[in-house]
Amino acid sequence: METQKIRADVDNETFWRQLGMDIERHGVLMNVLPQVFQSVFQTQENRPKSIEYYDSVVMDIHGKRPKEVFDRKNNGDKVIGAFCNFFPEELVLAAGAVPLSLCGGAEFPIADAEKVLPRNTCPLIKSSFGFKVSRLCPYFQLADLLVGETTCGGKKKMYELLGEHVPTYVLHLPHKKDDAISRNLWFEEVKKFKGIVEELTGREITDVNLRKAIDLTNRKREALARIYNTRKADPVPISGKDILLVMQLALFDDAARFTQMTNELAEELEQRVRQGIGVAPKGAPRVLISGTPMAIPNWKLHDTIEKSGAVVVTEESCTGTRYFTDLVDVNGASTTNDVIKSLAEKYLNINCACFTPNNERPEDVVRLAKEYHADGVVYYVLQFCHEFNTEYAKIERALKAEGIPIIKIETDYSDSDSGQLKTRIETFVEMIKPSKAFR
Ligand code: BJ8
Repeated sequence: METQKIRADVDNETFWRQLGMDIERHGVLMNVLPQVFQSVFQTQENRPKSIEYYDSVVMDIHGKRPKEVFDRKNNGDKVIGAFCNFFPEELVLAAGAVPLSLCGGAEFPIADAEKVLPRNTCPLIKSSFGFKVSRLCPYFQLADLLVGETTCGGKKKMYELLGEHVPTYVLHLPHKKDDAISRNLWFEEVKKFKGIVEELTGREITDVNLRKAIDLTNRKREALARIYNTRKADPVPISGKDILLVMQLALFDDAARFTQMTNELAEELEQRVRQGIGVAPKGAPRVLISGTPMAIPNWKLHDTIEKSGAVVVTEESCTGTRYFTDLVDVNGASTTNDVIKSLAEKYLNINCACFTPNNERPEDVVRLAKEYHADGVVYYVLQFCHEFNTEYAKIERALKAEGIPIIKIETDYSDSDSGQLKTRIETFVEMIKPSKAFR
């Protein structure tokens, strides 16, 4: 892509054409999005006013923000895209580059991906790969570097193939998180990644800039924790669907603006809690979703649950609490190496099912169910995800010991199981209604 010849001050279609996207097929995708968005989000009653900002970002998701990112590229900043919560976005921000989450939640590009990847691969992997090879995502087209990670087997092997299309670096994440060898390996890997970012951008990541980037990202995570905190109330001031939308944009949007808008949303939600205003009636069945992440526009499970009369009160997920629970603590870090060590430690605390063992996760799900007064847990597994599917046994055992009902839903991005999904969810919601163990 010859960046100097591309202009962002043009209409969307001209912009996409300049990025080398498949305009005809992209048009089909973009025509579907508003209808789906309308049926999932805009049919809800009594949404908070501040959610309008996130609606506007989604409604022009391939227009306004990619153009803004492109302006950054024209000013000499690099763009680094990622797929996973282990991506240390602070290092990218510290180098004045743009960190971006990449598209991977739609069914549309999966057929293209299946020409290369096995059909029995998780839809998140197929969708991400498909978006690149079918030239349907402007963010992929803008990225100077993609960053993967050695998490599940499917992703690792997909990144090798992705690397044939765009420069891709795979972070070496250890399988274990609780021993000194693993911690040291990961610390060295984060340090190495710092060097890779510096080389790509031609900029040194200084101690001062790294601390500023950590502070910015900590504040973003604190704002998210603040909106989550309001969901402990009954009635709940915001739907799970709307929160999912906010989470899905956390790494698409500019970090400072997103933080400001999320704090504004938090203020409105806190006000609603004080006034007893909710989106679902007081006493509505409360559901915790635990499991695999939901990349935009994967809204299927939340939509089904909330149209069944329940309300989603929290997500133990990488598009949920796993993204913001831990902050990077640089208090007491006197050297840049100390700061990088704190950064590495924060990321190694993410309870991803790719780790063995991952005993903190069942404890965390139980803790969240109690804190958010959940009546039941919906365990979400993307089809062919062996990590989260297998870990279900431990989560189920931990919840049953506490008397908290759980159901496992294994699904993909298609609508082929929507009838069956609806029936199973409705039955579960009916069953958890009398269970008020933690109210
Ligand atoms: S830190 S959860 S974002 S790896 S669902 S692709 S594991 S087969 S997404 Fe994840 Fe990072 Fe862990 Fe979070 Fe593989 Fe499973 Fe698919 Fe998955």
